[in-house]
Amino acid sequence: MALVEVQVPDIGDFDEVTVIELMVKVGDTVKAEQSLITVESDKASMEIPSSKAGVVKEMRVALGDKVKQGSIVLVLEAAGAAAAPAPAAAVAAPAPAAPVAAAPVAAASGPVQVFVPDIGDFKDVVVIEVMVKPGDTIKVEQSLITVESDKASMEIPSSAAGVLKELKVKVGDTVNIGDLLAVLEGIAAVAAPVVTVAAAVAAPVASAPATAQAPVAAVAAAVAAPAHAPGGTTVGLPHASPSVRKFARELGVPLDEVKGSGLKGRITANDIQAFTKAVMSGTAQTKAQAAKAPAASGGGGSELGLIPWPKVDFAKFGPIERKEMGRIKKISGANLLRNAIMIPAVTNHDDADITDLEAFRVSTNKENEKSGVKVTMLAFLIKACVAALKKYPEFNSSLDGDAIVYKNYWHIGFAADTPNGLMVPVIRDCDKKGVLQISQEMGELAKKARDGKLGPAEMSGATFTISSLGGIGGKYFTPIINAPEVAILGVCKSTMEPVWNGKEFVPRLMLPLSLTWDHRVIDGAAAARFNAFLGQILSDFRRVLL
Ligand code: CAO
Repeated sequence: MALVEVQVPDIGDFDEVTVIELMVKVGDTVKAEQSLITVESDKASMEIPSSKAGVVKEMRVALGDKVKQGSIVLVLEAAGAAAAPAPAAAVAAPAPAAPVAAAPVAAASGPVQVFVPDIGDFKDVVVIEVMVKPGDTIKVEQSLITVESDKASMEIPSSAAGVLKELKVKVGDTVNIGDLLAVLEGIAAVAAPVVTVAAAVAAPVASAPATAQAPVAAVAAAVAAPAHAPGGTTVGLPHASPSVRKFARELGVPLDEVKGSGLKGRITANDIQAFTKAVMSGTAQTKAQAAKAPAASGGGGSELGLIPWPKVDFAKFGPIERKEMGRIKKISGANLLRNAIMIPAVTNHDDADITDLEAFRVSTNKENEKSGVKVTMLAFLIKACVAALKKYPEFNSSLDGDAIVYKNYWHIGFAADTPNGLMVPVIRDCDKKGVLQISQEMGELAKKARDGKLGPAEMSGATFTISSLGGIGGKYFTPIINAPEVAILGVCKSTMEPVWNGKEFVPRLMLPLSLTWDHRVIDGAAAARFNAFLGQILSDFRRVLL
């Protein structure tokens, strides 16, 4: 195996360029012509390819380094090479600067045609941005469009000054040297800038001999101002290499919404991946998604045919303070909205007599005082619900298209109020656990939720959820189903009430229950039976054993 030094090839009229992206690392196997680094001048960005296939043994450049033609990028152990070729031969030879009088001389007045100048060895490059519009007054060398190949992006400047009458290309068109780009109404006699297009490329191409036609005022690198002048003004496109832009386009990622982590805020392929992951996991939204999600954005709703969310300048009516919502609130908000809108939900309210159960709970806690585990009413409710879910299995199911999936496990979620917003930890296999163990796990999970330490696994897999406001107050409420579950039980504060026992009114501790259910899966009668059964268990907990 031979070691080969891969050098920066002829990069046209650029003296020194900055390394802004390393696309390989030591140990990587690279193919011939695979891009190794991205460099950037104030005129263009370009990727430098490998002249050989092999394994990267040593990187000789770092981010921020200045390189020029001949600088060693890295050392490769060339695949199958008997002997290292001379470094010069190992380097791709891009098209050298090719001074070409591509632009016609601008007339003092009258129509002037602007053509695509010699853009090196590129064919069929895609127009990715049009920077001017008819009616604009154009200066000589002002960028008109941005084109992009798979190796470089470049702006095409105007060869004349004038008022833009007609644009002959649009975004998505492919163009080649000599194509008519625009027609200007010339406003002044301008010496035609003979455009020297430094083939701002790394593509290994055969050197095209310069058809020198006495470059009058050769404008170096007519690839013009880059889409992103590094450290300078951004001319409309995000700061990213052509291959990253292509990657973003393939995934449909809006590049202008991606935050760049590279040098000078440059967007890297990793940034695109991270953005995509965040959007897919629901932790981030594109602007387009936000516009469609009224809950998340406080606006939109057009997809439901609703009138737009009211936009009010609250400051007109008094002092205000605006605070962005936290991540958890945003995620749970979007879920709650979907569930509220998409589920035909009905809520049944009922009361359960928990007089004896509460007395039992209090005495148990007295007996267990030293154990440190406090038995909560919610733990009894979980056990009671498991019994009801077993008797009425449709409440422990999920909809899957036209099928109902019945689950033979009973994992119960409970809503926990945390400083960051509502979270729903899940206690697994509640059918196999006693009230003490459930109480203990609930305490631990609730603490974790409040400390922001709950893992995704601890919040997934619930088959039914209980939302208890009993420790706070209230009478009844209408909880929103936690899809893909089909029912949720809301519990409020128990109060002593006069209850008629057939002979007289007696004081009983009554617990208000609110059961919300998905009418696609559950009927009203079943819901009433579920609540009645739950009430029976809570009034005499021995029934759990039956
Ligand atoms: N009726 C009367 N008192 C009740 C009660 C009820 N239904 N439920 C609990 N209590 C009492 C408890 O006995 C306790 O009293 P003591 O301190 O005197 O023993 C007190 O209220 C506080 O209970 P708790 O709230 O700490 O414990 P819990 O087991 O009832 O609830 C948890 C735990 C995590 C569910 C709760 O802390 C919580 O976060 N609740 C809010 C849930 C929520 O936000 N739901 C709304 C979702 S929809 O937006």
